[in-house]
This record gives sequence, structure tokens and C-alpha cells, in this order.
Amino acid sequence: MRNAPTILHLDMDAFYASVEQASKPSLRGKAVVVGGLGPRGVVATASYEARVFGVHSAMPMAQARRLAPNAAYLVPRFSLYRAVSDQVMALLRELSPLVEPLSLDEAFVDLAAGGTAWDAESARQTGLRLREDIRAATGLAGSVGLAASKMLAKIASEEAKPDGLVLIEPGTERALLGPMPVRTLPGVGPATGDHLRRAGITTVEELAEAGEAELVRLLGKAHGQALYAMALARDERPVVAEREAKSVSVEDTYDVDIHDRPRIGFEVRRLADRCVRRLREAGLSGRTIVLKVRRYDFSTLTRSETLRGPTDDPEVVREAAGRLLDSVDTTGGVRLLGVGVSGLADYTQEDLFAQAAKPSREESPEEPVAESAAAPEPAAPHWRAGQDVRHDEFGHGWVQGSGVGRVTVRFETPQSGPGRVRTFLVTDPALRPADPLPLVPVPAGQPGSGLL
Ligand code: TTP
Ligand code: MG
Ligand code: MG
Repeated sequence: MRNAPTILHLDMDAFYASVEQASKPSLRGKAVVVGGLGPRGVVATASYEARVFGVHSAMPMAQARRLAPNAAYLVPRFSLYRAVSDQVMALLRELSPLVEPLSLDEAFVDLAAGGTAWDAESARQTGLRLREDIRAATGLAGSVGLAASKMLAKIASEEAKPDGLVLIEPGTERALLGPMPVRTLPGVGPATGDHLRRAGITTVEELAEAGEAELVRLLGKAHGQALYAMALARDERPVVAEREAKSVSVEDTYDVDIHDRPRIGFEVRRLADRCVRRLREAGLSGRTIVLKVRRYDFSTLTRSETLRGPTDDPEVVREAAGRLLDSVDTTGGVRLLGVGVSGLADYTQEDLFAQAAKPSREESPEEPVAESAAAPEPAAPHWRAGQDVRHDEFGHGWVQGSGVGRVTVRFETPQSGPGRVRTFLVTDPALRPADPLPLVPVPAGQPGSGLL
């Protein structure tokens, strides 16, 4: 393990909720809950002001409303969160080429590899400057942990929350970890935690005292050994730059075109299994299943289906690929088949939203769209709490609530200070959905508000 605290872990504070507060001045310092607002919705996150009432991520929304009836309840605006995340990740990449994002709001950075830190002092300075730069670019707070390993850097940023920086001096790791609950260590979830507790082990120190042999007996070889190493604060995992592979895919070209439909189905299932094997070897899972078909005439088309959450389950991939095949005309024969999984991420969070429950099907542009669906009748507009709107007369605002044919809009922008509320008919032609505004004004001379 390196002997300087040059691994940095950044995690933004109450990320979605903080973006909402930065966007909507009237919500600053207030309880804000972001998540699915439908009957089966769950909380994505809550502002620190709302956490005081016990509201937290993954809680059913109905329960959150009982705990914090006066909080603002908002739908997530993923495009804005993603844009802010891109800004933050770009700042991290200025520090080092070795940046490993774990989710939209979180990443490891190897500062030593970037030459931006070599000892505790330079690491602290770099961490402090990063927090300032993030605030300047986005208006938001991120907490920073610095340590000589990934595990400790992540524990440090957790300790630093909210809005802080914690540096763990090499040599002090074990004393620091000792009294912490076993759940602090990566890979110790509720089940392992219970299992260990029944064996009388609740702290990291007790894990270390139990010894490797005992942990292997309790948890099996791989898990037991890994946990023992972590209990001794040994963690050699390197920071790995953003995964090169945005997808994992396999394909086969056939010497002779295949015509037989059951045979094509069989090949697709085989490819799905091979693809999942590759995926698992890389320790990945993914959300989008892609089927590629090249026909006898070399026309190539792809079909994809996005699942509710990432998978590495061969059965799920096989079934999805089979469904996609059902929508492809293979008369005439095929000369190439491929199955891929993309949307690779550890990020499994959006799937918590009930409204994302429907798999969405997309067609790639390679394939001309055969029929253009008849334009549906414009339904009465559906205004969702938190969404951006623009009014011809009053300008930019956001939907505060709607019901009984009315929609209430608060007119404010990230720079405006708290704004006024006005109510309209839901069908008011002067009111339209709008794009989010940048949180920090774009300096003159820079390319537009190309934020989104
Ligand atoms: P986190 O970093 O886990 O949480 P947070 O940033 O809201 O709060 P903090 O780090 O200060 O404790 O997650 C980042 C974002 O990911 C979060 O703002 C919303 C989203 N998310 C979900 O949608 N569902 C979840 O269960 C979790 C944990 C997060
Ligand atoms: Mg966070
Ligand atoms: Mg996070």
C-alpha cells in the first residue's frame, strides 16, 4: 500500500436535493425530497434538512410524506444531474488521468498518478482546492476523503459529510477503523452484518481479532479472506480509469446464411450466454440489451431494450435478446448475429423509480423507421412537481403543484432569489415545459448555456 494519502474520494452532498435547492432559491435551507411521486414511488434522496425527520434514500414516498409533511416533494431531473455530474467529473480529470466514477456523484481519483499530490500536505491542499472549484463551477458542496487506499478514502469522505474534508494519515488507519461497526467495510451488507453479529462480532477490531481462519469458517474463503484484509486496513485495489468498455458484446459471422428461425433463436441464446460470461468476467452488469443482425443483403440492424435495472443474469439477457429477435424479419437469411449489453454501471439507482418500471424499447437509426405512428391526440398537459416551465409573460419557473385543473408555478431562477407563486389553468397556452437553467451563470464569451 502506498505510504501517502494520495487517493481521493469525492461524494457530493445530498446530490439531487442540493441541485434542486441550487436551482430553486425558495427551497434553500428547506426540507426537500426528490423521488418517484407516484403511489409506489421511493425517495431518491432528501436534503439534510429533511433527513432530520428521518427521511432517507430508498424509503417509500408515502412514509416520507408522513414523516415530513411540509417538505417540498419533487420529481428528479436526471438530465440536469447528469450535466452537473459531467462538470464535476471534468474537474476531477484535471487532477489526474486516473479517475474512477462510481456513480453520478462519486469518484475515486489517484492524485499521485496525476502528480497533483505526493504527501499529506499536498493532498490536503489539492482536496481543499477541488472543493472550492466544485463550488465555483456548480454552486454545490462535495465532501472529500483522502487516504492511502480506496477503502479508507471512501470512509474518510463519509466522515467528512456534510461539506467537509477528512484526511487519514497513513499509520493511523487501524486505530481509526477499530471501533467502527463492521458495516463500515465495503461488502458488509445487512446479511453479513447479522451473520457476524450472531458470532459476537460487531466492530472492525473484533473482526481483526477473530482472525482469518475464523472468518473463512464463518463466511467462506473469498469473503472471509477479503474481510480480514480490510479489517487490517489492507486494501491494494488500484484506482481504475473510467471503464473503457461502454458495452460488452459478442458476435458471430456465419459462413453460410442461416435461414432456419429456430436455429437463429438458438444462436441468439448462445450468444447471450457468451456475452453474460464476458460481462461477469469483467465484474460488470448492464441495463441495455442489444441485438445485432446482419442480413443476407448486408443490411445491418440493431434492436435494443432497456431493463428496469442492470443485470448479469443469463436468463434475463437471453429472454430480452429473444424478444428483440421476435421483432426482426429474418426471411432471406442472416449472416451475422450479435448480442451486447451496454449501460454498464454500478449505478442501480434510477430503477428505484416506479415510473421507470416499463421497459423502453428503442430502435437504432441504422434501421429506417418503417411506419410513423399516427400523432396521438394532445392530452391535457400533465404537470409534475419540480419540472421546469416557461410562461410567456412571467418567464422561467417550476411547477410547485397541480390538481383540480390548476397548476401552481413558482417563478424563479438559480440567480433570481426566491420568486413569486402564480396559479394557472393546466391548459393555459402561455405555459410550456422548459429545459433546466444552468446553476451557475455561464461566463460571457463561453459557448452559450450548452449545459444540457
Ligand atoms: P448518495 O451519494 O448515496 O447520496 P446523496 O448524495 O443524496 O447524499 P450524501 O452523499 O450527502 O449522503 O447518492 C447520490 C444520488 O444518487 C442521490 O442524490 C440520489 C441518487 N440515489 C438514488 O436515486 N437512490 C438511492 O437509493 C441512493 C442511495 C441514491
Ligand atoms: Mg452523495
Ligand atoms: Mg454517492
